[in-house]
Amino acid sequence: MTPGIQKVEALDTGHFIRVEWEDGSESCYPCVWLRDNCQCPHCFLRSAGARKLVFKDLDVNIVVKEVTLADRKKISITWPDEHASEYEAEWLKKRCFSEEARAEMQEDLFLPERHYWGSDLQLPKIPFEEVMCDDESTYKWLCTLKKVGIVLLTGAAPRQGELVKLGHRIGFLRLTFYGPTWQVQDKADANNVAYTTGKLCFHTDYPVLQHPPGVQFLHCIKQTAAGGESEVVDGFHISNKLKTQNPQAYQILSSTPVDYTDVGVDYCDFAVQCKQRIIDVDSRDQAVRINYNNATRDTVFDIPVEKVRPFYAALKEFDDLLNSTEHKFTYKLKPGDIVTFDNWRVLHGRQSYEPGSEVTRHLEGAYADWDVVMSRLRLLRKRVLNRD
Ligand code: OGA
Ligand code: NM2
Ligand code: ZN
Ligand code: ZN
Repeated sequence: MTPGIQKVEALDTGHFIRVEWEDGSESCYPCVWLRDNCQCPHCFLRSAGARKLVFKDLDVNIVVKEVTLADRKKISITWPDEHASEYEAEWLKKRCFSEEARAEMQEDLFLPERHYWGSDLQLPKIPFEEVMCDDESTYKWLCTLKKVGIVLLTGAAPRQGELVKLGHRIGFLRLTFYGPTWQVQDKADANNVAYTTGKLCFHTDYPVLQHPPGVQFLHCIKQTAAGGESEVVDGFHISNKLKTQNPQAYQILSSTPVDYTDVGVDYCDFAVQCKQRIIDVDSRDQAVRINYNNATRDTVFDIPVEKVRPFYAALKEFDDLLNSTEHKFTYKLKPGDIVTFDNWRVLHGRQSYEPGSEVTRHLEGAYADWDVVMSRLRLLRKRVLNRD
C-alpha cells in the first residue's frame, strides 16, 4: 500500500515540489516534469495512455502558483496560467526520483536479474502443453527464459506447426529472409551452413541483421541416432570472465565493428550486410548482446591493418573461453522437444552427424523479438499476480 501524504510544499522559488509521506520518507519533483505529466484530459489521452501536451506548449522554466494537499491521497497544483493539475499519491510514489525508487521501478519494468551458469546448468524444463494452456506456466517459462536464458519445452507433437502455435501464444514470430519458420536439415546446395550435416561451432543467430532476433525456438521433429548433439554456453557469463581475465581482449571485442554478410535466396532473395561489435555493452560496460557467427563474418574487414592481428588474438581468447568444458553444456534434443533461448545471450552449436540418402535429422526453427516476449511477460505477470 502507498503511504498517504503528510505534507506538500513548493521549494526553490517554485521550481520543485517536496512531498512528505506518512511513513516519514520524502520525495522531490521538478515542476517542469509535473506540468509535462499533467493527467487532465486536455494534457493526457487516457484511452491511449499517452501525452497530448505538445512540447512547444511546455514552459521549461515553469514554477507553481499554488500547491495544496486535497486529501492524503492527492495533491493539486495551480499553474501561473490558471491551468489545474492533480496527482495521486500512488502515481507520485512510483515516480519518485530517488535513486532507490528509480532502481526499483526499472527492475519492475525490465527484469534485469540474471542467473549465470556453466557446465553445471540444470536445464529448466516445462511441458509444452502447460505453456500452451496455462497462464502461470507461460509466465514461469518467460521469467526463466529472461533470467537463465534457456528453457526446454517438452512433449510437443513431432511435426511442423508447433512453433506457429507457440508464436500465437506470445503474440507473433519474427519474419526473416529464411521465412516465418525454417527447416534445419541437410539440404542440397545449402544457402546456410546450418542446412548441412556439419558441426556448428558456438554462435548466435543472425548477427548480420541490424536488430538480431532476441529469442530463438528450435523444435526437434526428427533426431539422428549418432551425432547431432546440442551445445550451449552463457555468453554473458563468458563476457564477465573475459573482462576480468583479459580486459584488453574485452575492450577490443566490445569496441571493434565486425562486418557480417549474408547473400542468397530463401523466403526471397537477399544481400544483407551489417557491422556489429561481438560483445555489445551498455553505458556501464556490461554485456547486453553477443553478436558472433563465424560463418557469416565477412571476408571484408573494415578496420585499420595494424588492428587486425590484435582483433584475432582477442577473439581467440573469447572463443577458447566459450569452448572450455567448464563453461559449455551439452544435451541431445528428442523429437517433441523445443529448446527456447535468449539469442542475445546464449551461444549455441551442434555436433556433426552422418549424411544419408534420406533426412535423418529435422528441426523446425523460429525467432521472436524480446519486445514481444517482454510485453507478454508483463501482461501475464499482472494477470497471474493480481488475479484480475
Ligand atoms: C541453426 C542452428 C542447431 C542444430 O540452425 O542456426 O544452430 O542443432 N541449429 O541444428
Ligand atoms: N538460419 C538457421 O546467422 C545465421 O546465419 C544463423 C540462420 C539459417 C535461419 C542461421
Ligand atoms: Zn492538464
Ligand atoms: Zn543457430
